[in-house]
Order: sequence, then C-alpha cells, then structure tokens
Amino acid sequence: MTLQTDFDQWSGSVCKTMEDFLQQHLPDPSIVPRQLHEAMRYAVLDGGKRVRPLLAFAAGELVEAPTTALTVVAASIELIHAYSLVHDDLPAMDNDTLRRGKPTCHVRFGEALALLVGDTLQSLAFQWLSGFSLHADPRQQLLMIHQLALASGSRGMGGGQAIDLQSTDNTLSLPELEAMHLKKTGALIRAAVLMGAECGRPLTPTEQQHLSQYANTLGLAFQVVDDVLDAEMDTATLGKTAGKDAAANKPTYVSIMGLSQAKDFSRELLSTAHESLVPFGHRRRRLEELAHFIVNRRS
Ligand code: GRG
Repeated sequence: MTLQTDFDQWSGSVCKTMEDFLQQHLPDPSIVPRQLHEAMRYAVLDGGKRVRPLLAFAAGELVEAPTTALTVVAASIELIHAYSLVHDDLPAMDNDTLRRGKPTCHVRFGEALALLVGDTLQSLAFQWLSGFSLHADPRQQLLMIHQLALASGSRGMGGGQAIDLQSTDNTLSLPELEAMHLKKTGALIRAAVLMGAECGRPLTPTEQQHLSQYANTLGLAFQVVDDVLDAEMDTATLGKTAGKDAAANKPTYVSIMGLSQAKDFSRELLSTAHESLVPFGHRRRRLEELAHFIVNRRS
C-alpha cells in the first residue's frame, strides 16, 4: 500500500466515524422546530474537508486516546466551525452565496434562520462536550470545554473576525495580519490539535510545548494557503466564491507578500510544523501527513 493510499484510508475512516455521529446526534428534522433542525443539518452534513476533526484524531494518536472521546470532541469542534461559516457568509459579514459547493445557509433558509443555525450549533457543541463522558478525570473534560470556549470567543475566532471586519480597506503590517489570523483561523485549529491530545495520557511539558508550536504554525499555514487558493483557484474548484479577498480589498498574505512569497512562506511553515513533531517519534505520522495535506491542498 502506498503512503498516500494509507492516509486516504485513515482519513476516510475518521470522516465516516464523524459523519455517522453527526447524522445520529444532530436533531432530526422531524422534531419541532423542523425547519431549524433541517437548516442545522444542511450547514453541517455532507460537506467540507473536515480538517479540524482529522487534526483532533491525529493528535489523539500521540496519546492513545479512545475513539469515543475523540469523536465527540471532533464533532463539537466541527459544529463551531460550521457555525462560523454560516455567520461569516451572512450579508452583514462576507455576504456570500456559495459554500461547500451549495447555496449558503441564509440563501437557502433566510437570514433570520441562518443566525439561529449559528447560535444553536454553538450551543449544541457545548451540550455534547459537557453531556458525553470524555475523560476519566472530570477536570480534564472541564479543561477541554474551557479551551473551546476560549478558542471560539472574543479572544479567539470571534475576536479575529472582528479585527478582520475592521481591516477591510486598511493596510495591515505582516505581524498585524499574523495576529489576526492566529485568532480567526488559528485558534480553532489549535484547539482541535490540543483537545485531541487531551483525550489521552497527559503530555510532558516538553511534548506540550512542541505540540503547541505545531498547532500554532499549522493554523497560520492553513490561512496562508487559504489566501493563495483564493487568489489562484476558480469558484467551481473551491466550492466557494474565488477572488473574494481582492474584490473586498482585504489585506491577505498574497496582497502583502505577493503570490510567490506567500507560497514559499507556506512551505517554510510546513517544515517548522514537521520539526515541532520530531520528539513524538513514529506516533507523529498522521499529524505530519495532515500538515502536508493542508499546505498542498487544492481547495
Ligand atoms: C464563532 C464566535 C464565533 C463568531 C463567528 C463569523 C465568525 C465569527 C468567524 C469567522 C471565522 C472564519 C469564517 C474563519 C475562516 C476560516 C476558514 C479559512 C474557513 C474555511 O475552512 P475550511 O477550508 O472549510 O476548513 P471546509 O468547508 O473545508 O470545512
């Protein structure tokens, strides 16, 4: 079996586990309020690369974490991610009509319902994280809940989005751009890695430091590549509107560094991410493959 086939099989099997959990635990559209439940499922199911869940599972491999806990953690993070996409697409924010190759949630269900979809997906994420048993030590579970709240709140993703909204038509320095993306995109990616690792045996302080460096670097790499793809790819390949950043006059890695340097930067970040994983020996394999996948993806 080639390494690529092996990775495809592993990621396919993680995605199937996740999809089954989401199918089973998202409220059924036969339950009132039917349209809200239908719209929540529309926003979450059958779409996306599931990068954050894959990262949680890959980090779980470092610490022999049980699949049951990883599934709940990964699914909860994906709910927060889906929530952020629904709100991000609203007319008051990015005003987009296409997401994951289909009409955005508010185009399909209306703005008011899309707002509620985002709100209720966020609540559901914390309902799952607190309602299932994730760890023998309840303090560890509480830590994970706290971590996801921090990552999605005003000092994480939500705050990053606020800075992003203010930055349109403004110039940002590279450190300012980096600070924004470490929150807006990086915080949830970081949470996925760290929470996956928290489902198993405790990490040593050195391991913790290395994993944290991997998670921060990868969060940034993800956004650099997102900016490159927005500039280079077409709408059909991305499943979302291409060229939006330039059209909206948003500062991006491409607008600040240029396309070629932004690509070089993403490769530099990839090698830093790989170096951070060295202390984990053979257990680092899936995290290494995912970093490679994130930097070399085409959508
Ligand atoms: C969630 C607190 C909170 C507030 C909402 C709207 C918003 C604030 C934040 C937006 C955050 C956002 C949309 C960041 C962009 C991150 C990003 C690059 C998304 C694309 O992720 P992919 O490529 O998407 O993983 P798929 O569709 O593959 O899942």
